[in-house]
Amino acid sequence: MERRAWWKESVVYQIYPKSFCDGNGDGIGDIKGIMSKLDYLVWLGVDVVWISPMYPSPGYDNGYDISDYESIAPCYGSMEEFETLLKEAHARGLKVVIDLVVNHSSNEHPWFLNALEGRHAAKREYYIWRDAKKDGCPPNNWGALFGGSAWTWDEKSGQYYLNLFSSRQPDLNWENPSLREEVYGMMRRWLDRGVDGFRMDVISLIAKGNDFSDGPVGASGYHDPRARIAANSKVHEYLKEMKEEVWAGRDVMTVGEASATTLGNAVLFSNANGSELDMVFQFEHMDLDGGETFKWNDKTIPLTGLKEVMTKWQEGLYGRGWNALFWDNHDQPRMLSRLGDEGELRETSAKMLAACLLMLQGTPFIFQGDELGMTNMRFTSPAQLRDSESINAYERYTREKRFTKEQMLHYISLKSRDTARIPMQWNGGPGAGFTTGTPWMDVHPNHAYVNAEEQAGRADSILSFYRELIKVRHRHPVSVYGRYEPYEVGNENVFAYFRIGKEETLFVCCNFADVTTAFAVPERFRSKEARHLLGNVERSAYLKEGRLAAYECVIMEVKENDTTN
Ligand code: TEU
Ligand code: CA
Repeated sequence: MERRAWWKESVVYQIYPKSFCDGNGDGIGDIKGIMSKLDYLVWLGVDVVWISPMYPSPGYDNGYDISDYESIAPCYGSMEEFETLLKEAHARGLKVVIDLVVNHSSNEHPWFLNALEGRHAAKREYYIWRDAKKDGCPPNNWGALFGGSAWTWDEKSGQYYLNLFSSRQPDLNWENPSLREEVYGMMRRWLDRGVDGFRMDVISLIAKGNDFSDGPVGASGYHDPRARIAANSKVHEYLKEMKEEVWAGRDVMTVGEASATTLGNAVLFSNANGSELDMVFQFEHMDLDGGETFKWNDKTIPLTGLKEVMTKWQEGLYGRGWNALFWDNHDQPRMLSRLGDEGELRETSAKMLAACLLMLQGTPFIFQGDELGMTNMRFTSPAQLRDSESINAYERYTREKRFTKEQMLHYISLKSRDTARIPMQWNGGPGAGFTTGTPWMDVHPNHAYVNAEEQAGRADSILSFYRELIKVRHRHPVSVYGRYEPYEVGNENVFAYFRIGKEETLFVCCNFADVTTAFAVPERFRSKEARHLLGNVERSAYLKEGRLAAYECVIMEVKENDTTN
């Protein structure tokens, strides 16, 4: 039997604080707003809240460019308010996990300002500096994820510094033990404050290794070094050291954002004897609709591809590591818009996607608004965009005439990080109940009918379904610890699987197609002993006729030692 742990049995809810709830009317989400929604989160049934960064930041990357790791940005509130939030959350049985962004800091962090003083500055080696090539060019052809070279020239000291994301986010030098000790001290102080763990931003990239050679160039005109960096084994030494130095002996949850990682490395990151992290986010399923211009296209995720990737990770980590499960987060478009239906069958398809994810093996993460069936935003002007990744791509691809403005806005509406970061839709009123002021991003016009208030009291709403689904997951330990086994692997419309335990087996089947699909009920589940636990279609024809309605999901159970015949 898997080692039991609360973080395995939990359902996590991700809050993107800037867009969750604004408590003081300035149009920006804040701690006051989060406090006002703690009862809602308890009522929803989630166990843990992961809050994206609220530290001081110039905001170039909406808080993932941190200029002070140990305080709260005034726009979100104060450290006192954060400590009250912690207390109030704990009083309600909610745990709080914060974001740890230590692959890089902001270029306005005091460490980097010191490093810019010159080659012999005290904190110079907290960052990664290299001389220019003879012709003055950067040390190699690596590209930054948000555009341009991964190297930025510093005139004063006559060297380049490394930045895998943007020049505003210089990479930290993890080879330097003093830097590592500074990070560990900061982490210990956050745990002493009472936080229940960390989500670790691009933790797979912190060990750059020594191979700074050029690599093959992509459509960006640069080489993307992330896969080679993520393969560098040194990262596991750092994570073992981090565990010993920071959280050994403490009952906390650690989840690694393992960009560009492999299954082999994920097993090490989340190994069952707990020498590194508890679990990892992998991203293979998110890249299935990528292309040679990165994500700027209108490709969709093929269900067969999704099934293959999810099965690979379900089987690959079972008994060896632990999956952090997600469809959505603040970097991804809504899966409901990617693979569900935004029209007539929006509610049915949103419920189906929820059932498919939350019944898999691993810890499920719900991104704010998933429980309401929020969908992607249709951007009609670049003025509506806030994310550097979207803005840089829009400017570059329209300038290079790779895409027209309309095409680029279409792709941004489909695939950008902005499309998921629009304000949470609490009610149908002005500002969607998110703010009484002018929201920092436009609210979705569909908030008039897609909102928490309208759904809370409606038994057949997506919100009500999420509550029921979370209860099913909490009531059936097999949904946490059971072995995953795919069913009808080759079916192009239906994603179905078993979760097999000693006392019971669950059968989860999800029709991803917008048409009725014939689908054989597994032998075991035709008998009278099979119990229907949850579904999203009234008067389902599935059990009697083996037909799944469009976007229909069914969750069934048979008891293993059931003697009733
Ligand atoms: O994301 C890492 C990352 O690779 C994402 O940027 C993702 O691949 C990309 O956005 C997809 O288009 C983390 C944070 O989640 C993200 O918000 C930050 O921008 C990034 O790191 C840098 O801190
Ligand atoms: Ca505010």
